[in-house]
Amino acid sequence: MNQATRPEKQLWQLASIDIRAAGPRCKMLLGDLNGDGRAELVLVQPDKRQDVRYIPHQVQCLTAYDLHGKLLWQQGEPDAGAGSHGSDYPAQIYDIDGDGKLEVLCVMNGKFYILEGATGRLKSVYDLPDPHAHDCIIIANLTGSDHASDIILKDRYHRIWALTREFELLWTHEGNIGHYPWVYDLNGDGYDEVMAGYDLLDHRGKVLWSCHDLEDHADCIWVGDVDDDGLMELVIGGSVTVMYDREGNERWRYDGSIESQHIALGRFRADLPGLQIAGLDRMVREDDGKGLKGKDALFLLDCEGKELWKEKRTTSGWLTIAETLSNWRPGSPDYILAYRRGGGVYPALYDGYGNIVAKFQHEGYAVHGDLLGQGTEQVVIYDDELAVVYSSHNIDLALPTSGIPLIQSKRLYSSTLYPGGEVTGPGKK
Ligand SMILES: [Ca+2]
Ligand SMILES: [Ca+2]
Ligand SMILES: [Ca+2]
Ligand SMILES: [Ca+2]
Repeated sequence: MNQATRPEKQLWQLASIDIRAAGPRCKMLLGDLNGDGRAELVLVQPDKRQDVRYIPHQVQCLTAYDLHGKLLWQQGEPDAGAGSHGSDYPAQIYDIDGDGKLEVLCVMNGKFYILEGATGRLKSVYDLPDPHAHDCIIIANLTGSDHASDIILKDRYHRIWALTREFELLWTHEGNIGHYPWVYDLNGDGYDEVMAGYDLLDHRGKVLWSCHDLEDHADCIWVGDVDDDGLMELVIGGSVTVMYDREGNERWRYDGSIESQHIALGRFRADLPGLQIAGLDRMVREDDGKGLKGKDALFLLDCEGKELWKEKRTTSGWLTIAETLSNWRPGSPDYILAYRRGGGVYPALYDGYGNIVAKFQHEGYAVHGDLLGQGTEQVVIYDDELAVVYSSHNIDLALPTSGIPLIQSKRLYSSTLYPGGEVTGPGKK
């Protein structure tokens, strides 16, 4: 452990951590729980519910490890019969009370718990606003404070509850709310708007506008200044990929996909203006059992929604998740982190031309973040037994930590199986 090895050029394995004590089928969260300047890992195990089409998971067990593989604390009992990744797991790491220390928020046993991140000790517990209000946890700023500290809960597909952190109900909303609503202060008035599936809500829960002519539901939502004009756009991935301006005017739609999934915005191509949109097309959904194998393909769109390329996949596999990974190396463009590919294709980073930049040597789910506060991101690939930490360069974990708490980015406190996101900050120009 912690012995850096170098399986291929520019890919270092910083740590390999035995996570079996967390139980199977966990999702990993990242955060500097003890504020020492280095991230810890929290493994979230879902409850035993097997059919999550209508009622989503709660949390069965939380287990925290440091990067040396030491188990720091555990809440709940791991269960070998835990369910799996059919719905989100309601848990986040966030400094909800703004005291500079991270908490772990989760729904367990029908209650909403706020735990002290460093120790796992209970800080507060609240009743849910509804028995089914535990699909996922969204942190928002609906009350205009300096620090986002409001909480949005939802059921599987229909209802949303907006609450203060003391669990006073602010409002509710019903609609086609999709998977993971994304919150962002689109008009800069100090309050977040809420893109809840196909409806944009203001901070009071009033519908500002809705998407039209879209089928099914929104799988993921991204916010970014795609066309580089200084205003944010919304890009929605569902049956098709559609871009809207802040007022709800449709700017383009990409319908060159059979079933688009898991879009991700980034600056993948330095030669092109604005942002590009990486995505995943399910060409053949699932194996038919008669020899036809499910197959998906990565694609990349330019800022006007035109396809730059689509992967010509020769292996089978149709459940890929694609995310944007920034700062793999100092100054590198954004890369596409693709995992759960199936067909023997291990998780990898792809550049804006579809080339593999780094191929990880372990199969599993992936999370990524600046684990060591050095301005570059590491990738953790994990299965039920091992979490392996990869980096573009060697970092000696035996060196002392900085003691300066890492900032918990919005991406890290908005963890979901249906990754949405936002691109902020200056463009390439
Ligand atoms: Ca730490
Ligand atoms: Ca706190
Ligand atoms: Ca606003
Ligand atoms: Ca724009």
